[in-house]
Amino acid sequence: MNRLHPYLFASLLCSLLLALLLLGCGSGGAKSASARIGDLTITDAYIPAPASPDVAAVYFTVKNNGAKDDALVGATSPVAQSASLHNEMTMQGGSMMMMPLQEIAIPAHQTVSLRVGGMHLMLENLKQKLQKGQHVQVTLQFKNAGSLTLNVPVTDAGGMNGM
Ligand SMILES: [Cu+2]
Repeated sequence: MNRLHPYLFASLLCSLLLALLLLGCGSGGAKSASARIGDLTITDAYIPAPASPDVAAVYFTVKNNGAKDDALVGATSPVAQSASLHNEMTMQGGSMMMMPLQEIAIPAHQTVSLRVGGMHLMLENLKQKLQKGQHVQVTLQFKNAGSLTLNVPVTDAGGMNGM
């Protein structure tokens, strides 16, 4: 956790809504999603609450435990009309540019992180406003391992305004 107040926020929620949130607050483990498919382990998936009503970035870490290279080749989500893989953001002529990527390589025995300011998955043309506390289904498609669906929590907005 590199954000400032998640624990304070969590404990406030816990005292206000103890019964409802007992499971989520017990261990602090419900703040990000993780899953496994084939040789791949996906951890720390989260969506910073987006400032924009149109797009939201998804961040996570993929570890390839196997001896075979893989790659993230796409994604879908029921809350977005489309989703793209993007390179890190750069400034060009005063505006933020993000270059689309065909795929994100997940080499054998390596760990690849999609994180704020770096590569990310972008949900585009959102069908609904995403708000903190909500969970969003995101299906990741890998070249070799196949696809899996994560239930990704929307967290506090990050320092990049959710981009
Ligand atoms: Cu982007």
